[in-house]
Amino acid sequence: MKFIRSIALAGAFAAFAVPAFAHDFAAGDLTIDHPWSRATPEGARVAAGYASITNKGSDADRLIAVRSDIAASSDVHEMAVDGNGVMTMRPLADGIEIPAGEEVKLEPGSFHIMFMDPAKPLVEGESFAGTLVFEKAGEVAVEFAVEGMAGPSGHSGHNH
Ligand SMILES: [Cu+2]
Repeated sequence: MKFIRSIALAGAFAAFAVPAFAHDFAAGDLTIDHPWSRATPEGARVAAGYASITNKGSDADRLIAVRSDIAASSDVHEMAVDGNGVMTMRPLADGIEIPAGEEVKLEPGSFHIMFMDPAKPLVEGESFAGTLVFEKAGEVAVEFAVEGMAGPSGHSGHNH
């Protein structure tokens, strides 16, 4: 329950923050809305990336890879609660499907991008460049806005 409340709070904060940070990117039938990341403490081993991806086309596409100069490597992850109520995450080898006519949200507690070994801490208010690689739409350059550290990290217990 605590987790659910945290998510609701994060949602409220995100909605409040949108006017200052709203930005979106398009490629073919895809729209990538508001790519964002969360500020990280000194020495963090990972950073997360989020965005809403809408597919206005009639064919499914797939987010298969992500690249950014801030990180040694990047993966596409899914977070879920396992049978014991523990939050776990796993890399998605096949990426994330973006079904035709649907919106897929990468957000805390769900699908996300994981930037491994970021070269320096991410600072709230700054942004960094990244490239989303889709099976059909190809490579899309985006800018991740770094938001505050407050709210659910979504990555406590992360052990990469
Ligand atoms: Cu992860």
